[in-house]
Amino acid sequence: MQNLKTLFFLVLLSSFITASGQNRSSEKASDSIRLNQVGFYPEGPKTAVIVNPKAQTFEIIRAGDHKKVFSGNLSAAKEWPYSGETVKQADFSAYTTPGKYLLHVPGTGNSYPFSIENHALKEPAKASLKAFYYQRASTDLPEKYAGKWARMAGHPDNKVKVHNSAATATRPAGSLISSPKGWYDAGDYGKYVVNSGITMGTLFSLFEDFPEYMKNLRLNIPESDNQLPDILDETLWNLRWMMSMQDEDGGVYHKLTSANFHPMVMPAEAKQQRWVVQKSTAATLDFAAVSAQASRIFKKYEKELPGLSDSLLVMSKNAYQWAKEHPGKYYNQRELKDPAVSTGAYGDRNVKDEFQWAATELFITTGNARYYDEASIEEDLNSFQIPSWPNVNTLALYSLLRNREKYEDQNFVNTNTIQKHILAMADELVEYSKTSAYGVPMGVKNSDFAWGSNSETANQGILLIQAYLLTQEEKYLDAATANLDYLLGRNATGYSFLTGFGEKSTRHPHHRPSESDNIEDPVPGLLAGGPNPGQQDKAGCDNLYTEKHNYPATSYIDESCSYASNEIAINWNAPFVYLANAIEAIRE
Ligand code: 9MR
Repeated sequence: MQNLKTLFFLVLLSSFITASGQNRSSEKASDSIRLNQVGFYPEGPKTAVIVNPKAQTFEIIRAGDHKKVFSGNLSAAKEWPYSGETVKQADFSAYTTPGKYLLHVPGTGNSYPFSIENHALKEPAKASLKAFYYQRASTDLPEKYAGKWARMAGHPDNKVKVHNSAATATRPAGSLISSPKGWYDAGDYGKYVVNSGITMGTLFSLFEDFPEYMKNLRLNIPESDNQLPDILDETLWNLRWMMSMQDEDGGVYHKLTSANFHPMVMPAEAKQQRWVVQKSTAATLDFAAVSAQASRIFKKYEKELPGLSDSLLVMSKNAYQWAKEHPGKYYNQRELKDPAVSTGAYGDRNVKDEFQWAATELFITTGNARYYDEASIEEDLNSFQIPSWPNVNTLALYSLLRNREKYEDQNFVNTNTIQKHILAMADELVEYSKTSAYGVPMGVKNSDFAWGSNSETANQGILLIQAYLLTQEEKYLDAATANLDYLLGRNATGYSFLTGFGEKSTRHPHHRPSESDNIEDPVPGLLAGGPNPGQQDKAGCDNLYTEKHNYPATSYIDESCSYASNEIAINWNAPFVYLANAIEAIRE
């Protein structure tokens, strides 16, 4: 009996110890405090959003012992129409001491942890670029580089069939071509030229804007020990594939795809026949732009890659010529048969902006004024917008401004007018961020919240970085950082949208490898598409959309069924890569 009593007491005691231990370690952060869950630079802006209009003050406390190190008053309350919330801001920019912290709001709770440190964004910046390695087709990912996400090769793509929509006398329907390598586009296994266009342009631009910083960035990929910067090795993986998508007449196949999406299986198990389909004007022009830009970048690596730069320029010119001869060959998926194709369309029926981008990149690389003339940029500036996959001409403006010294002697380029336009766009974003309840540029237009809205956020950030590079004015860098903060947690869902970063981050992206590899953690460094009020995936998501998802900025579910809000894609990762690395390079 005595023994039983002792046993009972011991069990009680041990469960008490476990419970209190658990309490301390899993102390739940408040979902009402929204902030960048990764890190802030000591000298940079630091803002959190508090979803509690009654709260008055906040404190910064040390993560370990909860000692208060800073306190302040919250801003006035304001409504954010995109989330229906009334929120206040906590500005702790004045606190600059490095360390690990929580933000505490009396009556509301504690935030997720964050750090204040030099190189605050280094790790997410690197991981988001390394994510492209994980997207590689046609190769094993050994543990040495891929860690626990090691996997077998998928899609050798060395026996790809030519679809009847792309048939020619020398490549008849059903004949085979080899088109290996490249990155999987997204959560699916397609390889799409149009979407590779803006993705490659963005990554090359990062390299052109911050060459010294990017040369030193090591990613632990198989090519890390060669003489090329890792970012160029990684882009080369996709560039080699893109080059193989050009037909003998200069036209470029719209995409390489299976007839239908594969089920949620690993790459090595996704074995449907692959096809190249119809050559399109949009794909051909995107290819012309990318290969022209690549040609001038790889010119400096003639020793390591003899002849590559010249070949790229020839290919670019041929593509551009083909597009001029076929100006209205729009991709028309609905007309494809034998087989019919149901994968991502990336159909774009307005290719003026692609013409402008391709012509401009060719002008910069060759110095030939005829291309600039054909781009007709200056008379059309008001139509230029924040870049997205079907809307690429603003990339031409970025390239023109950063490569001024290449054509300065040619006084027909009015760089002042172009710069003015970029700054006007940037000023609009800065102004909105000052009045916005969340303090972010994101939301300047209703249309910001669409499929892949997080890429709009990141692309706004790139525009702001361009404005900063042109003027050195802090307001642009701060607004760019605000959008970065949004992506890492200061948003109406409370999620950090970059897998692997932040205590509450995306865990279940619509991404075939992450869903089928039996590893709990998703592949790291991937950016979720983000809030999308279109909810095109509603039917497959079994009532997971509830009332709380009824606003544009809250329409996000962290479930793999949600291909419309939680897929990942190369054209969404690339602007995150640009934004995070640019801020890191500037603040270094
Ligand atoms: O990013 C694309 C988005 O703008 C379109 O509205 C959507 C529907 O056509 O497609 C998105 O792209 C998807 C592509 O078609 C296939 N791979 C996954 C892409 C991201 O969801």
